[in-house]
Order: sequence, then C-alpha cells, then structure tokens
Amino acid sequence: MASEYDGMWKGLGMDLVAHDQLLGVLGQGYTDVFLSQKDRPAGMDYFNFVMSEVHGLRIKEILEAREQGEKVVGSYCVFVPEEIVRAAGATLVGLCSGADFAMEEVERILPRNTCALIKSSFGFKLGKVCPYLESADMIVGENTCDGKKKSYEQLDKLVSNLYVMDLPQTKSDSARAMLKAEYARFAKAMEELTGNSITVESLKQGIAITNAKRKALHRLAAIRKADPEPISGLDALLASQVSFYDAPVRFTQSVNALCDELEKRVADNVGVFPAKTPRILMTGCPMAVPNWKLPWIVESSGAVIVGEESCVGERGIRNLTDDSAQDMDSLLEAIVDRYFKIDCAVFTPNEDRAEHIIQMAWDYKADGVIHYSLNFCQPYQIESMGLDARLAKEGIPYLRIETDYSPEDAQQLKTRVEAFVEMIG
Ligand code: BJ8
Repeated sequence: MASEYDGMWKGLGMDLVAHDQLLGVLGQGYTDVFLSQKDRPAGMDYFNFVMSEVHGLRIKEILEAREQGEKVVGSYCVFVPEEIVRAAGATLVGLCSGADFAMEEVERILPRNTCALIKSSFGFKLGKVCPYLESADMIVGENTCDGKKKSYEQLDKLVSNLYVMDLPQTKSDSARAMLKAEYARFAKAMEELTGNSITVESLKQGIAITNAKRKALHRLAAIRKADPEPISGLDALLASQVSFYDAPVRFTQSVNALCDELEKRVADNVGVFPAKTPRILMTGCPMAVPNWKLPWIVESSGAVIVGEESCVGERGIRNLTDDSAQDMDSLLEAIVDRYFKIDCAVFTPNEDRAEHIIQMAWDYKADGVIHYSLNFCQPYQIESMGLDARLAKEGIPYLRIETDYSPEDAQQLKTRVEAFVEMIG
C-alpha cells in the first residue's frame, strides 16, 4: 500500500515491498494485542500514536534534525551511555528487534541456534526494513554475550559505521576501570562523530534529560504496585519499548501525563483488572518491539503483569546518574557508577540480579515470577535454572519459559501459563 513516507524510506535504501509486509503484520499484531484491551488509560493514546508513526513521523523528525547536523546513534544494549550521546548533541535510538525477518538470509551468516534477538537484528538489516538502522550515523555494537560479540564481526561486513564497545563481564575493580576507559573512548568517538565538544555543562544536560526519562518511568513503575492495577503490563511494557525510539523530553512529558491519570485511578480504586487478580513479575531477556507474545499470553490467561526485571523494564532504568560533580572526570565516574550496577546475566557472578528479582517480587506484591529466556540464550537460561531454589526458599512460585519470536508455541505456552496462574490464584 502506498504511503506518504515511501519517498523517505526509498531514500534510506529500504525495500518497500518487504517493509510494507512488516508494517502490515505489526499493525495487525498491535490491533489484536493492544487496541483490544478494555479500559485503557486515555494517556495511552499518545503511545498508540507513536507506534502508528514509529517508522513514519518519528523517522521524518530524526531525518530533519539530521539535515540540521544532528547525528544519530543506534545501539543494541542499555550499556551504551545515553548521557554521553546527548552531551555530544546526538540522538540515541534502540536497534534491537523483536520479530523474525529474512531468516533464510540470516541463517546463511549466523548459526540457526543463535538467539532470536540477534537474528532479528540481522534480519532487519538484510531485509532492509528498519529505518532506524538505515538512518544511523554510528551503530554501537556492545561486547556482551558471545552471540552478540561474535555476530558483530559479521555485522561489520554489512554496515560501514559499526563502533564496537568492549564491556566487562565481572564486577571487579579492574572491570570497572575497563568500563571507564571504554566510556572515555566512546566520548571521544562521539565528539569526532558530531564535531561537538563534550563539556561539563553539556554532560550535565545529557544526564538531566536521561535522568528525567528514568524518573518518569520509576513513577510509572511505582504506580503498578497498586491493586487493582490501573494499567496493564502490556501497556507499561509498551511505554518502556517506546522510550528507546521517542524524543526523550516529549516522552518524559507523556509518561508523566499518563502517571497523573493513573494516580487518579489508584485514588478512585479503578483498575484494568479486578482487584486480587493474580500478579506476575516477569524477568529475563529484553522484549523489543514487537515481541509481545508472552505478555499477551499472561494477561489473557487471567493474570496481570506488575513489573519487568528486564532491560526493557526496571534493569534498564533502575538507577539515576549523580549529576552533582563539577568536573568532567567526576561526571564520567558518576556515569560509570550508574552503569556498572546493571545486573545483566553476562556478568559472573551475578548475585545482585537474584536479590533484585526477590526484592521486586516483594515490592510489587507479585504472586509469582515468570522467567522468560530466548532459546539459545545461555546467560539468561543458566541464571533461570539457578533461580529455582532461590525463589522456592522465599516461597515465591516460579515458572521458567524458553521461547522465540515465532507464534508456533503460543498454544503450548498458554496451557503452561494458565496452569501456573491457576496454581498461584
Ligand atoms: S545489558 S540483557 S541489553 S546484553 S538474549 S543477545 S544476552 S543470547 S540482550 Fe542484553 Fe545489554 Fe545484557 Fe541488557 Fe545475548 Fe541472550 Fe540473545 Fe541477549
């Protein structure tokens, strides 16, 4: 179907036919999963609009800013310090992909047993269907799990602007020093890319914009402790997903406006599900757009999701960056302090994550925890097995799910989730 953006997408070198197919599937999925929900807050209209224009108006906006000299940086991981990107006057967008695309081509480059998230990123590149990827002046690949790390060697052959960021895998002093050195190197690369110097003022500004976004999401998370739940887990997940694409200041305002409405709902005892609906904490791999399969299954099986221990969720936004320092090195230290606390499963040992899951389960009054791992994701799968005993000791019911992006196992997953919900209910 012809679109007013066809010229723009063509200019980015995209495959219009394949892209049209993707938008068709995305639009249908969005209607089925999100628009069919009852009693959605009016504040979700903004997010509906963003999603309807996620490859259109938002890209137009980004390209217009680019014409004025603003650079676009794409990233695959929440370890890329947004504060530094903003301080250099650039825009940061998330590139992780939550749908299978061009899999035959992908599997000529990557082994079949690579996680769906990595394969999807390649599929979006090979299928020429991601306008964010095609608009990026720099793509940051982060050395986290082996799959990502090794796949960047292949991605480097497909793009001309890959910047690889090395990341630590332990929480030792030397690992922290390595992270600081990598962030300093990245700050230099950002200055070179944009032609802008990063100053104390611009870094403080970058921290302020990023912290404000996180604070708004913290506010949204806190509201979800209420029973009855004023917002579905699906809608809260959508807000987190949109945070990776939207203009940050506008996004912050929209989340705060949504929170105003939700706080009123809580005061009036209004929920999207009846009070005492079984409450689920999700934990595990990040869920990028349009990966809504499992949350949809959970919330159509008589439960409500009250929090996500995930990089598209609390793990990604958990701590603020201290902006009180007055010199570059101390501000950089503050940024390192903040990111070094991220408890991604690529770290070893990673006790903090288990503690955090338990704490979240108590804080959000979860009746059960569902661990979601993508097939072939060793870091999260191995941690998910270790959590069995930990959660049992705390008396927290626990279900482990391993899946991918295909709809084939949906019915089987639904049967397992329904049994779990019945058990905790
Ligand atoms: S900080 S979670 S965004 S690395 S699912 S690609 S781990 S095999 S996504 Fe992640 Fe950064 Fe960590 Fe967060 Fe590998 Fe697992 Fe695939 Fe994964």
